[in-house]
Amino acid sequence: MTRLYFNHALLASGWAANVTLEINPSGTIVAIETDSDGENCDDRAEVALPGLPNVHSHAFQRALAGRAEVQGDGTDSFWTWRQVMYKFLERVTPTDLYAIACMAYCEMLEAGMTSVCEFHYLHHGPDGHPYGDIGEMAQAIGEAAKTTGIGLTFLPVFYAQSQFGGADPGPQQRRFINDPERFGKLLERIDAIAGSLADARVGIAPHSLRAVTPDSLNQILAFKPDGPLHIHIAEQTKEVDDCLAWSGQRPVEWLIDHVNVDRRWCLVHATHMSGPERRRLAASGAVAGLCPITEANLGDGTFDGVHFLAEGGRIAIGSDSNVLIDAAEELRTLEYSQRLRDQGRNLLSNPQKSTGRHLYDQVLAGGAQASGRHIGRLSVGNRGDILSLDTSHPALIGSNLDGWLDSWIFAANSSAVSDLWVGGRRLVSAGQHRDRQTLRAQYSQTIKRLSA
Ligand code: NGQ
Ligand code: ZN
Repeated sequence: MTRLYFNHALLASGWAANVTLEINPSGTIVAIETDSDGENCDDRAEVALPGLPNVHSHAFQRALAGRAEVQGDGTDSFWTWRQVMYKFLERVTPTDLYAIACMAYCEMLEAGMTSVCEFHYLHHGPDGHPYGDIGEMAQAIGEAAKTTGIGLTFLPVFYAQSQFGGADPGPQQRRFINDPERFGKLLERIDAIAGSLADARVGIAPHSLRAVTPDSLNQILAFKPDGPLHIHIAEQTKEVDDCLAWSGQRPVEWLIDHVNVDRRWCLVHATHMSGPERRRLAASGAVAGLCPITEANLGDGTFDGVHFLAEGGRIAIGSDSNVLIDAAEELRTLEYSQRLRDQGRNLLSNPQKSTGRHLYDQVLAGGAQASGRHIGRLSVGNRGDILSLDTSHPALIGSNLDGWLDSWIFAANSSAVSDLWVGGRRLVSAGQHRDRQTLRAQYSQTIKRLSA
């Protein structure tokens, strides 16, 4: 057993003082003692918050971060960025993927994200043929999770078409492509890879409505009837227009009408919804997986969080393109997008409640649900996934309890995250992952090779 002691801990019931968490060797919290004396504890820190689940990542895109910010012919958009990204991924090998994912996961952990849902679609070799082991790229993701210690929900992506109506995929998409049958084989392999990790979960991700047909969508959903089920949806207005032209319906409307969208689902982005779509998604119990930094970077649009939360909608946070990995900045960007649009303040909150606390509560609950793992709260039976803030950080001095969350989210960044444990194992100390030097050296080699 590992015993961790904290002066203050945000438990499921709220803030408590002098808390000892007892965590078993497999990483699960088995006892929580409040008003404890902290004797016989193995490790201690000032504050314990539940670690933040990251519900949407394409790890390999971290290596492109900051390298797609030069104007082209003046008509740059999400779609021109996608061309740059496609060009980049042609060269990524399994070894590169491992090194890039290790760096990305290291940064997530240092930012306070204790788990990640990896939306994995780079399956095959550059010529589109599967590797000798169909799960070779997936293995790199699994190994990166093992090396860094991050909690993993593995989301093998099904990708078969390039556009609504079943258009054939283009040559740049060949590394992603499977038919349902081969996807089933890949899934078996990924189940085995995940089985060798501590507490990993495997779900399924149809890439987008563009990438599937109604038939293939139903076929693959049957492979994991319990989920988690994630899909990119309604991120760009072009996608909404194309879906309308194809089906007469908007994407979220189409999905809700054609499959059983419920708690198992995470709709990634869902940026462009009509009022009725938004209310139906809120009522469905599914999670909207928001990726505020990437959505801003790619010029997607603004999610209507004010109405969605008022309607009981569930939200979670993803780092998506990993252009910048910072949990606090994701939440800040989300709240600020609403303030800029509505010319108001403290919008994703409740009367008299700290906005930082309210946002954090929402994305913990939504994040745990979308991850399909026992995470998101410090309670018995859940994983010992914990982050501690540096209360002596200039932004946090003079704050207390919920105020620490406001100061971290609105007045600091990852630099306020001091320590972090996953499954009771300490991975980050004084803001640094235990293997940061090695992982950075390995990453540097890969970037040099990829940019040669
Ligand atoms: C992706 N990323 O799969 O990496 C997508 C772009 C697409 C984001 N949507 C490609 N942020 O949607 O076709
Ligand atoms: Zn994505």
